[in-house]
Amino acid sequence: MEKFKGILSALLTPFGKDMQVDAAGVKQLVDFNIANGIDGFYVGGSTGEGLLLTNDERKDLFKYAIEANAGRKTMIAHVGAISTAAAIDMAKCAEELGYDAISAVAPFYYKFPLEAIMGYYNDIANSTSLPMIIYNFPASSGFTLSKDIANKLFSNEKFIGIKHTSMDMFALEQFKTLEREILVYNGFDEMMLSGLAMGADGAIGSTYNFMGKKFKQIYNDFNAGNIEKAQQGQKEANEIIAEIIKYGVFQCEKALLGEMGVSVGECRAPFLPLGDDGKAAMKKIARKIMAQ
Ligand code: MN9
Repeated sequence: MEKFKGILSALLTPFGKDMQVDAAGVKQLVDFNIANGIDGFYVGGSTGEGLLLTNDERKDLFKYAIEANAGRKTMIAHVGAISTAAAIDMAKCAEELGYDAISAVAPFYYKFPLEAIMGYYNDIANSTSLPMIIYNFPASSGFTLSKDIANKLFSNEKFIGIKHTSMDMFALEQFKTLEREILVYNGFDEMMLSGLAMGADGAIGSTYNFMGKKFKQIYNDFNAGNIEKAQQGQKEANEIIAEIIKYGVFQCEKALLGEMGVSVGECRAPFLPLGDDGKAAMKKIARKIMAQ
């Protein structure tokens, strides 16, 4: 379990000028993250625009990311899809490529009943030898994982953790009291410190792509008991996160990395391109981060 703890980047997916997945960009971004102290990568999730890629592109991305990582850090492949069969196909690919774990958001759009969602998770988890991390993202998937449902799912030993992308810190704490001990990741970066305070083992998030150093410091400060310092770090990070939420999170993150010398391109439609005011704001923020 130790190798899964820490700060993991929800890896952005770099696109070239042709809007295709850019292998060289992936390598540059992975190296940049590792240089900033990141402990691992969550590939092809919400941040990685995984649901805007074809299934073949998702598998290509898994390959580029694990090659770029070259055995250095923990690798989790997000294989979630509306279709169980598609998710299993991607899970098998992740296993062949040597990923450490798979993860999946609940199947969405059709408002599937609970039994169907549990079937989806068990079918995917049982399709490979890899451990499974449930991606709990109620606001986007429409499905809220509860302690009772989690206890049922976690009776299958394949399940090892939950990525909790929710502001519900009570739920996060309750996941740490299941019948079996599991890993819980905080999912909203702007609340990382509260997640840690409620028992999270680590965090997976998008802003770690460009603020890895800062969040690693907050994590270390928290673990060393330097709470005031950790609060100060979170406050500084949140000034930046509030700005990027205003203009569009992923577009801003890509623009920021561009300003910082890591070329990751833009976001795929229907995400809107970043406007001039957003671009100007990101220029300022990038200068501030680089000066730190
Ligand atoms: O992976 C990310 N979740 C989403 C986690 O983007 C839905 C977060 O890192 C957020 O982007 C971030 C800003 O709200 O906390």
